Amino acid sequence: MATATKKKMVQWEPADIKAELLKKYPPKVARKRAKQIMINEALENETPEMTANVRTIPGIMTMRGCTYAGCKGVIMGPTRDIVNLVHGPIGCSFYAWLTRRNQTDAGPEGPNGENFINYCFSTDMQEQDIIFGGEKKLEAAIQEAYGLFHPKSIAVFATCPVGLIGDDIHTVTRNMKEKFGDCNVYAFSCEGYKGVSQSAGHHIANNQVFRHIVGENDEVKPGKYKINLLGEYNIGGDGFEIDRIFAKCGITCISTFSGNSTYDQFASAHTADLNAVMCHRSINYVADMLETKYGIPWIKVNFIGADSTAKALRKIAQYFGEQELIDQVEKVIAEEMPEVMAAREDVVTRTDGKTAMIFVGGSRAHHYQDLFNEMGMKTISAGYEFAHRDDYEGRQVIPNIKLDADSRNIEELVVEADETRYKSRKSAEEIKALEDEGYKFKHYDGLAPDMDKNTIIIDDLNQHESEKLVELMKPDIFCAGIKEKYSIQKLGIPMKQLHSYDSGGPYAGFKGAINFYEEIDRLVGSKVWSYMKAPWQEDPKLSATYGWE
Ligand code: CFM
Repeated sequence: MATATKKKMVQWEPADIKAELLKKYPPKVARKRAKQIMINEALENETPEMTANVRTIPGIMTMRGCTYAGCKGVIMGPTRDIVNLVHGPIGCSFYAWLTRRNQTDAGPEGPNGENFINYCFSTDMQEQDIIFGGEKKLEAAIQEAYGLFHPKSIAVFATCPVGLIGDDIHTVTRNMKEKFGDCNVYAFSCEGYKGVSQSAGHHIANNQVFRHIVGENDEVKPGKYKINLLGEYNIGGDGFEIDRIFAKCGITCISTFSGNSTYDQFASAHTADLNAVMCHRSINYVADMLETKYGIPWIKVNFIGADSTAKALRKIAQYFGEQELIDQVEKVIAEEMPEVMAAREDVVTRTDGKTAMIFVGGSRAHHYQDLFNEMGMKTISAGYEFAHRDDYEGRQVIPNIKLDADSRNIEELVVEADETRYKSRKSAEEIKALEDEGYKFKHYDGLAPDMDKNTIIIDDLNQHESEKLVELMKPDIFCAGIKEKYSIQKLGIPMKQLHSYDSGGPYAGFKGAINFYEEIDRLVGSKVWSYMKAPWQEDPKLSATYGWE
């Protein structure tokens, strides 16, 4: 690092930045947005309160998606052998078709096995269905899918008009399930408007997967050290790299929710002995329900970052407490790290001291900071599109979160211990011994405590604020999604998509870390964006003006 030329940090006062972001808003809007822009004080054991999981103010260009996207796309999308049938106008299916880069392999059955990911199933609702009801059309579509593919399961997803006209999708699916006898059919009331963001869709999906699939297969799978990996979606092949590492360590992954997964994995999830939770926001409901009903404890892990991967593996090994596993995990880390360190030492001469901003869904804005730290880069501003307060401040705030009408709208499944299948995986003494060693079960510390003092954390960032933020703080790289990509590049700043990874990945695990170091090194070292001018930057007359100015 001796040769590193440290970039001169742009000087800014966080309070001034916040004031600048709010300046253009009418007073009422500014008051509301102020509660979602937090200057991180990093107070000891305490972080400032964040307002999160609230409605976006109409008129603001949010980065968010809808509830249907969170249910159909995020949680159920990556599972290959369930027919995902969308009940609604065709656009909702078309725009959810193969856009998330959740990858899958052929599975043990090879290329002839069931894989419906590349299909786009829709009832293609028309005006007359909206007027006269779409239940008959849905029934016919389920029948057609069954006739063509004989899948083991068909999932139906409601889009906005379905809820508005009141089609009873749950009765239709129940009847079809009974009629077929060998195909599990169920529905999700995940209309786009059901919640304030994708987050509601995660919850709805978690509930139905738990109600209709988990626990369906009691068969004891072979293997030792059985875990479920919750909240990993195999974007850009992340899950393949994590599976490679698990296999090398001798850890058996019973199910992943839901990257590269199958129906049977969900059905067998209750047979695992530990839940490792990666994306807390999207899947914490399943983790809690698996614990209550079947006695499986959960821990938070992160496989984004090589150091974080090593930490997560050690945490899993510590839980099982067997020397054989502990030794094997150490052996794998020792084998994998030299290549990682060589790549890191190379890039860090150029990346050390550079700055990043990360604004993504509900967990990556935190997880990716580990990778940037490994490269000597600081995250100066970050935030989530749809996370809740616990994802910012830590799960200890959950009892203090005020339920509003929008959250009450989402069903809370009441789960009890299974009479025959509940089994404590560890005795109370074993749990206590682990906790005494500093082991935390059922906990997530959140994003804020990991960020430096005086960094700026923003919930539900929008178009105006992202452009202002970049103008004022001039990061070396901005990470977000496709909707932000081009406006950021037009400001002269390199942009990396952290939802789809553009065309890259994997970035998880050891090999993924190397990919990420190399890619970010190239991006922050490139001057090409700074040479580019948008037409309105060359000719200010083309800039828009606003009525309320
Ligand atoms: Fe979890 Fe995700 Fe994310 Fe997410 Fe998403 Fe995603 Fe995301 Mo896009 S489940 S919260 S709803 S880690 S699709 S794989 S990248 S917004 S930060």
